[in-house]
Amino acid sequence: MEQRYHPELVEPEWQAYWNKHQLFKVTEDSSKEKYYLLEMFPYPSGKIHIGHVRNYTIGDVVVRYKRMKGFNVIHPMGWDAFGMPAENAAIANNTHPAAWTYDNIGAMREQLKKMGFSYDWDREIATCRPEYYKWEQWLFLKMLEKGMAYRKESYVNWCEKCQTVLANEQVEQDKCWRCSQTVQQKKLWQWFFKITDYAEDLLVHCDKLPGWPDKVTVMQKNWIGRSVGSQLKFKIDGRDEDIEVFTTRPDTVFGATFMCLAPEHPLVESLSKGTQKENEVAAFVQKVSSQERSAEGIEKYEKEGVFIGTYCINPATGEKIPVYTANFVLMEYGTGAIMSVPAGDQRDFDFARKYGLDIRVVVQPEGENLNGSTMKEAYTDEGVMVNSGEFNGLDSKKAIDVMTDWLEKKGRGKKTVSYRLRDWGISRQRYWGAPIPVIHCPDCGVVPVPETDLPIRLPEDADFLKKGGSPLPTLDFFAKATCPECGRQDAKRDTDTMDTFVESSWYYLRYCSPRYEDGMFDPEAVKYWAPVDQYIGGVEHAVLHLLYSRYFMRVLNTLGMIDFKEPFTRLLTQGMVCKETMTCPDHGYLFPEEAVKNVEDNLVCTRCNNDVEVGRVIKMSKSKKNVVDPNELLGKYGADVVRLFCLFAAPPERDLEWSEDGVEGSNRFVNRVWRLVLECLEKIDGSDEPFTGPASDLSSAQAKDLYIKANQTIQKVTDDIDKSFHFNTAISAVMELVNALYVIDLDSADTELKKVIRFSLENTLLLLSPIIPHFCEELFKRLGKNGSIIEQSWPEYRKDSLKTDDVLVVVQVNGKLRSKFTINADSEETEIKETALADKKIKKHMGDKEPKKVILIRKKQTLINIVV
Ligand code: ANZ
Ligand code: ZN
Repeated sequence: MEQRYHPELVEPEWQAYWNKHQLFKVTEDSSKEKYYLLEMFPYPSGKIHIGHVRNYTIGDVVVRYKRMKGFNVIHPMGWDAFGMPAENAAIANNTHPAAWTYDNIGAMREQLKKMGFSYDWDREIATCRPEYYKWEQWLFLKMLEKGMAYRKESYVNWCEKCQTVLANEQVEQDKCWRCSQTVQQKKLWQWFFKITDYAEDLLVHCDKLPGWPDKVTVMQKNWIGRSVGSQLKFKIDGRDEDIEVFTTRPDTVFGATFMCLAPEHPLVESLSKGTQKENEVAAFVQKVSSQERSAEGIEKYEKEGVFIGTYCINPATGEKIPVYTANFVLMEYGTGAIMSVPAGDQRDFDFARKYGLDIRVVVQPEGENLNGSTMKEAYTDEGVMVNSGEFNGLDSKKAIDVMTDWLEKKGRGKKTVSYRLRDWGISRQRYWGAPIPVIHCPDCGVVPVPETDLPIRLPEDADFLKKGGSPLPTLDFFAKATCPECGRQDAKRDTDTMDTFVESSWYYLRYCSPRYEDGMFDPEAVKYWAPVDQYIGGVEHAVLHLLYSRYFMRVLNTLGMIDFKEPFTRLLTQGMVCKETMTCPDHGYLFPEEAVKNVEDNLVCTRCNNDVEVGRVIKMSKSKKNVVDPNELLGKYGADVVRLFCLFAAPPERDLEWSEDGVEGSNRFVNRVWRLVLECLEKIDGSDEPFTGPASDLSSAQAKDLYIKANQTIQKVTDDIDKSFHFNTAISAVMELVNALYVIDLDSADTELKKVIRFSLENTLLLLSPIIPHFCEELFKRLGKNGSIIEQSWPEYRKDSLKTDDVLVVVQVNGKLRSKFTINADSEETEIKETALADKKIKKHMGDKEPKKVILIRKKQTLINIVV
């Protein structure tokens, strides 16, 4: 008998078998129920990491389970292949991003195959291929035509020294990653998708995604950030023009003692121009332009501003109040202008104190008297209205509606809703992305590329600029274009490429018909497969990728191309893979092999013998030297052991703590099952079919117990996988069954017991097959089975064989004891009564009389009294 499982022999053999018989290939089949399982596709960095392994193992188990359950399962894989790292690698190694990317794809595909993941590789896509991005360009043109895509000037990170645009990840603490020059904000014309048109719909449907984790829908809702408030108009002093503000606290309008505009607000420049304030304002705007201008970004800077030399009129008090521009006001939210109420808002309060501006209390707590010149901080809660004319004494919460109506009647306000969500800026001044299919003509302006010219291919022979910018604008053969409308020869192609989130917003539809040439997808194929039934990926994509995907489905729905709006019916966000760190006081982080146990069993540094400190479990990172390499693990243990460990160590949504001992444990279990099956094969060889009847047909208690245990295991594993994806408890249940099998003395087992052992072994393999597929295939074959375990049905358990505790039923006829029998404790009342009435002795005692009443009493003893 082979004492050990040899993954290096078994695994490649079964992978070849699956491949040869095309077992993972699927086509539409209207006679079967479909199931679409998708894992977030990887960026082809060159190597799969342990997070991928965990993510794809979880998916693969569900796929294999659903397949055995009879579903027509689609399980595709592909590559999110555009993006920055390819460009950086190209610059660093003097290769081409395309070559680098395709090489990486090749290497990673091999790794995934070695893991035994059951992908339909015929559906593989790479988003950097023109056959893919052609359809994205096509959609862009459709969106442009419908007004769903538009252009506006907006800011990018700019390095003056390198003369190039920087991606956010190239900005390190406000400095250029290459030359450390302070990064500036530069205005460029860029393309936007109007996702804000769908803000309300995206928000409302967050509550209609029962298959999504709450934390994700909450994050989406916060990102969309719906805020109900009012838009109020403040007339500019000396002009026939208004400044509009957005406020959620119109009740505080009497306390608005100044106004703040975002530095980017158009009125800042136009109102200060030609005044004494012009230079000071311009200098301030310039200064702010190097600061990060986002809701989170502005928190990093001290709040400051300058008076722009103009006043406006508070619509409630009629007073003149000064207009400032301030760095804490965002152009992108509300109207880009706020009425400042220092008594009610802390930022306004700090600002007022700093610049000596009036603080007027308009809302105060019941029974208290706040004083603007002495208060230490703003009072931001609800309360009683003061200093607010006819509204004094009102509850401030009630005043919101009352005062909005009042201002509306004066023509100075209206109720509105603001969303934090911004339109999606998709222009990237990068090379390795899908070109935006428009041409800029001096006469005609922006001209869409004719559909027949698609795809606009990314030129593959580009020299990379050492400073890191995109070479596209420098390539005349690409950038120079003829205007499709007027034929001018000196038109210019748009040399920006699309955000890579565009590719990942619809790739799952492309998988349905990956080679389709007449459109983004074959409508029939999408009708059959989409939407995705189960999506699995990291929580880091909880907002952008998932929101953009939901948006794209709405766009396609509006365009009449699909009949659903939500792309992912169920979502699982798997936890991270973490590992402890080891640090030496002198040598910093240590690799595992740099720490050893000394004679006193203390962990010490191999170089200096210092005690090593073991850090708490922490995300894997190269710098902390606690990364585990899937390739090494594969070499050492094979795919199945790694898969088993990933599933056994934690439920999928939780973080997984990596431990070498745990992997060893998985290895031991696999080998234990291996030895068990092979030993049983020797000892029970020749015994016939497995036992499958009801447990009550078994005569020995030992056979009965084992049989019931096996049925219970089937039930438990099925429930754990189906209802909650709790593979860890499913595996524990199988381990218990294996333990029960282990203690049986095979040499003294009778035929009945051997049949039950056979039943248990076969089911152990069937239940484990989604988890450790190669291993189970091999043993299943050795049990004398033909074909692949993949083609087997998922095991069913017998409901009548789940419980050992039979109960004794005592039967009386007219109060006299006449018979006894045992029955399963779970039996229904009617079943017990029927059994009693069918009892031979009872029949004899009843003769031909009909029972008047059958009474069942379940106390310490189960008793039936038949009254005739
Ligand atoms: C006056 C006021 C008085 C405010 C008060 C608050 C308290 P949410 O709830 O997030 O929507 N605001 C409006 N637009 C802004 C912008 N572009 N940049 C920075 N702040 C802006 O917040 C709405 C509140 O945030 C608005 O209500 C406004 O300040 C500020 F006692 O107006 B409030
Ligand atoms: Zn033209």
